[in-house]
Amino acid sequence: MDKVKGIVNKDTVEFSEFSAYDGQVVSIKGYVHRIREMTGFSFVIIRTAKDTIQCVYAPEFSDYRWDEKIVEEACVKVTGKVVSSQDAKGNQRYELQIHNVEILSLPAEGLPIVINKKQLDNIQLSTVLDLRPISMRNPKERAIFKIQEGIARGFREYLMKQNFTEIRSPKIVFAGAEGGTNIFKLDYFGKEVFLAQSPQLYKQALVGVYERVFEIAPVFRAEHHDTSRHLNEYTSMDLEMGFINGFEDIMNTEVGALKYIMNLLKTEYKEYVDILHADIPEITEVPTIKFMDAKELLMKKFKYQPQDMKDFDPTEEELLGKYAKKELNSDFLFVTHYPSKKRPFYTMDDPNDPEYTLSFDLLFRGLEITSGGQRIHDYNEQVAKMQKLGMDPEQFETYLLLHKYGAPPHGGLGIGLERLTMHLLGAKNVRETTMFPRDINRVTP
Ligand code: AMO
Repeated sequence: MDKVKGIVNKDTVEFSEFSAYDGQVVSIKGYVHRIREMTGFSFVIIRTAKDTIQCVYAPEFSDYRWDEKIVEEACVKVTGKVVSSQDAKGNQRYELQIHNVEILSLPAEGLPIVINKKQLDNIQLSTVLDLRPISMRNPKERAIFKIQEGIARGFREYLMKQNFTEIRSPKIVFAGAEGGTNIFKLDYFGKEVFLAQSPQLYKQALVGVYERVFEIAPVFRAEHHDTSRHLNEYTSMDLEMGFINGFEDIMNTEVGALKYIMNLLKTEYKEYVDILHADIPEITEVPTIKFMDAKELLMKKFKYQPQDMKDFDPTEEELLGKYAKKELNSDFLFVTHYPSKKRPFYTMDDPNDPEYTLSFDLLFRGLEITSGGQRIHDYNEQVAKMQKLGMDPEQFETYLLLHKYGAPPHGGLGIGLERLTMHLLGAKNVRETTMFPRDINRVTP
């Protein structure tokens, strides 16, 4: 009987291990990224999950004779000798002298776009997205989502170190948590239910259990507009913490997480940062401004007449971003104390001025990437606020179990992962930093 030991046999080496195999024969597996025929020899670039490795085919290296069936995007196992040389700057370079190529699979047809340049040149975003499974094979495209991995990993690692517990909340829910009309309705065996706009109600419930919780998961917003910063499904990095002394604890946790994330990107994700020329911000401390002070600044300093005194439009966010960078030397700016009318029912009003809330948004290079704040923890206060907003507390009976049976002072935040990635990489459209975006016009691939 065969027994499975849980060890995957490896008959190949990584490019990073080449120095240890200098002069020896090794194998690599990957895609034929590019073939460049020269006089008397060819360069064959093999793309592995991480690297693009230069291999050289010349009849003098072995008895192997090149198989003309091997074209770009063929999957192959290449065996050859590792040879080293020095480049003009004196750096050690490694390549593989091909001894044999084993075909593992051949593409059925030629590629519809060129993917083996440094970046995808002159290809419309819609085409890039239509062909995502292959356009993402381009080294620059795939680097975007390694950076995104780094952000989510940094968020998780930092919070685990701060004693947060990772949770999984349902995405089919009984009620909307964020208000507004941007909620998807679902026929659930004849009953109307919804796709979760956020894990808000559940992360609060679980504060009552674990005190500090976080979740990185998809959320759904029925956005009817086709904008460069809205998706209908995005990844929300949420956290919620109990026994706080104020919403400043939440902002401090976010700054701690962002510092950790940026440091992780600069170190363990450096190669991707370099490929993308990403401008990773230095964070020491993040300035804050109250919502109404920000409005005044926009009117006085920038002579901008706001249309809406309850929220910011994209131009206002951009102007505030410029102000933060130029005058405060910060890529980030917290705006605090948003008007009560614009914040969801769970938000705690400022006891000193109930027109405003103990809440904040974080702007990163002039774009809102986070909302957060302190929540109402008192049962009667929460029921009263729901009633004031015309909501039916009975519909939220299970949510209110938290408040009814004792909730600590608590608060939290949600960060849009794709938006953060977008501004970190200087992308113009959030779809560029979304693996498989969902918008009003797109549900494929
Ligand atoms: P909010 O609704 O402001 O807050 O969302 C939090 C963050 O999510 C991102 N975001 C989006 N990203 C892409 N497409 C969208 N349609 C979209 N909508 C929002 C933004 C935003 O700052 N429950 C609260 C958070 C909390 O208080 O804990 C919430 O969901 O980056």
